[in-house]
Amino acid sequence: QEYTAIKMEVAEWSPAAKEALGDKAGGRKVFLVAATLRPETMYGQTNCFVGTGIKYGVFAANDSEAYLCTLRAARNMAYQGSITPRGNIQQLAEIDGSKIVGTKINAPFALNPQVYVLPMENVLATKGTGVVTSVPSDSPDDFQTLTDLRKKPEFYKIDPAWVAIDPVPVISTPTYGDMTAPAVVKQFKIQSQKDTKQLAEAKEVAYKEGFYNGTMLIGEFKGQSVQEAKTKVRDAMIKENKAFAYAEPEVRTSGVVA
Ligand code: ZZB
Repeated sequence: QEYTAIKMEVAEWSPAAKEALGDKAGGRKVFLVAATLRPETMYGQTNCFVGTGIKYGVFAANDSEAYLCTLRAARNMAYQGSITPRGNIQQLAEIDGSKIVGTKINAPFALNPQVYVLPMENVLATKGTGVVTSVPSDSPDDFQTLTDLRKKPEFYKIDPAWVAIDPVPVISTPTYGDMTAPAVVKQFKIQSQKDTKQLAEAKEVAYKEGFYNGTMLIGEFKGQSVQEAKTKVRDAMIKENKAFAYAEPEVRTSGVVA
């Protein structure tokens, strides 16, 4: 599976993450790195998700940059040459996901350039980087999680100000209009992020509709089909050093064309 790894520079750490990190990054800029199959949706990022029960590391990428992700992802990056020297990982710090919540990051290409890190129940430690960038306009999981967080901020131990950004229209589809995810969540009668079975089906439907029938509403490739724009946005992000290619070695049993 070929993902795009999105580099989201930390603008302001949460107090708990700041304490856990101390001066261990050695002056390096730290980036949360999210793996996505939908680089063309990055205009619509409204926040970023981590798993509160997941352990993350801060890994030296080179002398000036460090990446926050799971150890498993850092190993893959090192083998793929995105962490140097190739094959070698240097963990600078370890931080629990729960401590990263509330950190403010720079979201590349997004209409809202600074977004907050929030908790998501369904983040898998075994997939991608364990960091997920949130696009509630086009990802049913992201839309439902944002809805849950807005309903019960105390329960999720978040500041309501962190969920203030509304979904941004990015892609128009003939069936669902300019906000595919909320429409599909409604169609599947999804009530919470615990409805994982319906969410998996909704994700597949949203993927297919966006990929085969979507048109860009925003950005440099506005008016173009998603199929055309996807690699162009990805290439532009990589060229600007805001992203890099990231592959998962495992044979995957689920997942759809993207
Ligand atoms: C932004 C985005 C925008 C995504 C969208 C999807 C959609 P797949 O097919 O299962 O590989 N993701 C990445 N890592 C994780 C993780 N560790 N745990 C849970 N979710 C994760 O799915 C890859 C997608 O799942 C990634 O692409 C990421 O969310 C999420 F509009 O990034 B995506 C219809 C989906 N739309």
